[in-house]
Amino acid sequence: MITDKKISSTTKPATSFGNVDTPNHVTGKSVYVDDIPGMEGMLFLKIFDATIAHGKIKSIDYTEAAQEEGVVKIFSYKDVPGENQIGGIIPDEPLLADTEVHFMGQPILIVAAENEDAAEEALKKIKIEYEPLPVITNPREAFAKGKLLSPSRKFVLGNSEEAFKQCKYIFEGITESNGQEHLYLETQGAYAVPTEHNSVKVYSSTQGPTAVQRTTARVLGVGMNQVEVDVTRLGGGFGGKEDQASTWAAMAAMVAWIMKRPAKCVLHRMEDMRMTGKRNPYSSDFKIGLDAHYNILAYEATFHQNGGAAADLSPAILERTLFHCTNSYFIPNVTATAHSCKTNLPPNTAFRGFGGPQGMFVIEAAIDYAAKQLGIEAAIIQRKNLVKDGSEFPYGQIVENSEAAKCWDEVTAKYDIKKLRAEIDAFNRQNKFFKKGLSLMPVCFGISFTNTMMNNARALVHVYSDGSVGVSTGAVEMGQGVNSKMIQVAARALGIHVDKIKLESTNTSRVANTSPSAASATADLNGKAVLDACIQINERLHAFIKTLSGNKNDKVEIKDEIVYINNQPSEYNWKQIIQQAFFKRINLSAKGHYATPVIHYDKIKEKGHPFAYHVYGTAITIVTVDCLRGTYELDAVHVVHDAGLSINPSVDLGQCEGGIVQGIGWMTMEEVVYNENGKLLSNALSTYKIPDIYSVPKQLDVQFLETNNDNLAVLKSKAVGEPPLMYGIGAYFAVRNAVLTFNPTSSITYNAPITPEKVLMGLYSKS
Ligand code: LUZ
Ligand code: MOS
Repeated sequence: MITDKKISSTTKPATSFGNVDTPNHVTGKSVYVDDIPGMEGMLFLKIFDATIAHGKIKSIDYTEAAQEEGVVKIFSYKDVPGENQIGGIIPDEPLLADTEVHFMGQPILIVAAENEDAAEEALKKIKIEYEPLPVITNPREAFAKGKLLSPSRKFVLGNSEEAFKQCKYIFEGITESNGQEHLYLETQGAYAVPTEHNSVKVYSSTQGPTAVQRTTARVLGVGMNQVEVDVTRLGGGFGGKEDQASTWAAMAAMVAWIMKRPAKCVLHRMEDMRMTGKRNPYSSDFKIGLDAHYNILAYEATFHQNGGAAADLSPAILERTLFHCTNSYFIPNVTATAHSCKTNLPPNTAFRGFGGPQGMFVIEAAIDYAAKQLGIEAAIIQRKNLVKDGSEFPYGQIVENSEAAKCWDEVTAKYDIKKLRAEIDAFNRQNKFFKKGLSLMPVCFGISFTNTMMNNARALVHVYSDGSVGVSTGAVEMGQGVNSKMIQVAARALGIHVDKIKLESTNTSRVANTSPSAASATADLNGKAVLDACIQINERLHAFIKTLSGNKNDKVEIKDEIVYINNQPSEYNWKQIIQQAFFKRINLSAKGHYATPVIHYDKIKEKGHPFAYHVYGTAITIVTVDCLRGTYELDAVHVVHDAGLSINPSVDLGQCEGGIVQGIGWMTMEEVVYNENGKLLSNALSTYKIPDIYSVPKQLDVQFLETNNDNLAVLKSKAVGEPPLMYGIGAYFAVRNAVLTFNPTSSITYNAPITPEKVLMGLYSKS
């Protein structure tokens, strides 16, 4: 196991390092897929997609379209050289529809043309006839009809049925949470170039280069070694490119491979919104039981996940919902059941939090509902039931190093929650048509892929003969700053300056069999692989330095590019040592490997220790609702977040701020709307509203809870990608509380997002 102890403790992390990409981002020099200069003969691809959500294809005629000037060839499922299959977990999704379509936007044909206009023109000349079949968009309806994407799952702790008999208070309810469009700034796309020996090189905007490689090889019917995938960076992923980048990559690769010409497939925004899946909506039932002292004794939840038309990652997302169904709380008796329901929507997929937020929303709604019925603040129930060291999660893992209460107590003390509440009460007494609401939102998120086998990574470190260093890992830079962290890890491990290190593109020929950059685990997994590689190089260099000093027992260390022998600076610096080692034919490269220790999970018993550790935090959210208009503003979000010992506070702060705003968007304003025919109505930025600079909280403070526990985080710097999103759930309850202050008899249900429309209805409804 790699421990921090092998790293020079005096080489401080470069905490002011920030993000290595920032200068290029802000000057427009950063390269995305569509910026790669096209080679001579490049073909442009356009996709002909289904215009109904479910039906048989009776006939399809593209002879006229194929004759359009500039069109080179039109490809159907019959042209797929290998398997017409892109399903990752379950093989249930064709690359191109064959005889049936299952969602509106499903790809049917690929038009390859000399230019984009010709391809667009050709699309208009394709004639298709369908025999419509019944369309299901609602997960409960799908469940009732037995349409499931994967077997249902159940987590059990204690005996909830028995425990309810001991409860003084029992409450039941229903919740709905909607989908969320990823809206990465860079749309989906890929650029493929045929290479020698019947191979292809693909530049893909993907979080999962290996997933793209595997899927492309399957579609082409070739070995994975014939497909090279290269990723410089993404203009955002958020989970939308964990699995769903493979489609366009496989299409571009297939055309390039068959036609022996470069081919590019980059979606326009409306194509992307229409053809790709989103965060899974959930429709859920809860039952919560408390004793006289507000201890939660029992909890039951049933989750109906809207998976869309193919499994994609939904079975794994379903599992993470169960893992997070009790959020930050210890509940001794839990029965949680989850169904992945098959509907005629684009296959829904990973989205920051990966089912965790959906599970947390339900327990928070249950607690909120119980509190309202009891006439107390939800915070009383929340604080009382936070997990402690030794608490058991429903999946059997025992809580260690719980920061749940610390984060809660610190944020409520720092921002003086009593005073905040008093101010809000005073404001609400003085204002008839403006009401403020407050909520507290604790978060406890498990770090590791829930599929244990995925928790591994590799890195390739080359020290060049001039002392400069190139690092390749399996990590994909998608704006989250992982490249900066990898550079910092290597700098710290080798004892050299960050500007000596370049982070290379993520490439399947340099680093193979990677897990996607996902699950908040990328910096941990790949960073530890970088550490492993650097330690190997250090060991060789140290042995070499001892041959120079002539004493095997010398203590050798490299700090700030100076060689220290027995704690004294020597005459050697990094560059000289590297040059001399090179002349002595010492291996200056290393491949590092890391596989998370300790974790395991038994899917039959639904028990184990799936997470390396948990990340905690608590948010206070304050909003003001305009009770005439139904609009609202976020006054403040105050957070204490468990960052461990952050190696890059500015990157981590950026992740927190972005995650919080994205979570608020999901919970309050972003409304994915499909009509009953399965047509996406919120299909552009004119109809789908995401947070902008005017709608973000006026105050957004994130305070890191600095802890120094031994954990499995890289250099103790805890994972930060997904956990902050769930603070945004607090905005839902803050708005809801304001509505109920204005109208205590409102019939407002637990139906997220709480859009201005729903707020207005809630303000003037009666139950
Ligand atoms: N992807 C995945 C994820 O395959 N497994 C996970 O557990 C996960 N968690 C969060 C985000 N993506
Ligand atoms: Mo993600 S939801 O970590 O791709």
